[in-house]
Amino acid sequence: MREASFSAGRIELTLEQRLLGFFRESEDGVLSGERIGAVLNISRTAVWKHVKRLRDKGYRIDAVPARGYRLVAAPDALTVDELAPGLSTLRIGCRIVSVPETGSTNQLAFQLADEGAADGTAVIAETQTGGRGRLGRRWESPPAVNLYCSVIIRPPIPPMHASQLTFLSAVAVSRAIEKSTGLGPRIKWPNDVLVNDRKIAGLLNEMNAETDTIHFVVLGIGVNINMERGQFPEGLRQPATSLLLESGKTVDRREFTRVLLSELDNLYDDYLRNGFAGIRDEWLARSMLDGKRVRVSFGEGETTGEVAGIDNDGALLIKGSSGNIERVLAGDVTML
Ligand code: BT5
Repeated sequence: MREASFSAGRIELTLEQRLLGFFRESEDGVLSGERIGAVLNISRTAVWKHVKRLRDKGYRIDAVPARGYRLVAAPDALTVDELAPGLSTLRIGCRIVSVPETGSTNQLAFQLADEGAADGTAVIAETQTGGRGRLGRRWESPPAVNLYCSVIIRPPIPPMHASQLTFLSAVAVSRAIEKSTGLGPRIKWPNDVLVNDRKIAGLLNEMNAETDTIHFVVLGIGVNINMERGQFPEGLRQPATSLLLESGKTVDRREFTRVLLSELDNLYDDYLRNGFAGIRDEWLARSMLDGKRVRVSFGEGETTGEVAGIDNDGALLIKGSSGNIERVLAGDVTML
C-alpha cells in the first residue's frame, strides 16, 4: 500500500476516507485490522470505531473471520467520502461540501464563498428543492439520480471576461460525457449541452464582483445522469434526456462526478496559464450552431441571422442578411 496514493492532489483526506481508499485498492477487498492500524497509525480499537462509523453511514463492511474486514457495498451517493478518495486535482474539488438536500447548490455555494470558501470548493447536493435555471426558471432536481454541483472559483480576471467561464464548464461537461459514456455531446450557446438534440445538462454561472475585480464565480452545473423518462415534467422548453436514456446504461454518478471535476480542473488550470483561446476552439468544435440560421431572443428584442461563431467575450456573432455582424451577449436561441 502506497501512502501517497491516498492523498488526492491538495485534498486532505479524513481517516475514514483513507480507509475507504485502502479498501478500494486492496486486491480482494479484505484488509486486516492490524494492517489498517499500521498504515493509518491508529490502534486496533480505533480501527474498529472507524469501521463502525462507516457502517452507520451506510457502508456494508463485513467481518471476515481471522482475516479482517471486507467492504461489500458503498452507498450510491455523491458524498465527500465517496468522491474524495480517487480524486486527484490541483484546485477543483480541493474541498467538497456534500449535502442530502438544499434549495439550490448555487445559493449554498454563494453563501459559502461569501464566508471565504477556498478557490475550487465544490458544493454537491443529492436533490434541490429550488434548483435554478436562468431568468428565474426552474431546474428539475429529483433525488439520487443526477448531479447538481456548484464550484466556487476565484479567478484573477476582469469581470468582463467572466462569461468565458460558462464555455469552460460546457467543454468540461462535454469531455466528461464523452469519457464516461462514449456519447457525442453538442453545445448550444450559451449554456446547454445536448445529446441527440435533447438537453442533458444546463449551466448557470453567477458571480460576485466589483467594477474591476471578481470576488468569486459560482459555476453551477446540472447533469441528468440516471433520470428516467417518467421523471421529466411535461412542457419543458426543449426536449430533455439523461445519460441513462441515451446510453441505455446506468452511469456511476460518483465516477462521472470525479471525471467532471478533473476535467474542470484541467481546463481551469489551462485557462489561468494560457487564456481563453484553447477553450474557445474546443467549444467551437462541439458547437451545434455554427453556420446555422437562428433566432435569438433577449430581453425585449430578438435578432435573426446566421451564426458566425463566438468572440473573445463569449458573445454569439450573428451575421444579418446585409452581411453585418451583431454581437449577442445573452439570450435564448431557436434554430430555424
Ligand atoms: C439552465 O437554465 O439550463 C441552467 C441550469 C443549471 C442547473 C444547475 S444544478 C446545480 C446548480 N444549482 C442550481 O440551482 N442551478 C445549477 P435555462 O437555460 O434557463 O434552462 C431552464 C429550462 O430547462 C427550464 O425552464 C426547463 O424548461 C428546462 N429544464 C428544467 N429542468 C431540466 C432538466 N433537469 N433537464 C433538462 N431540462 C430541464
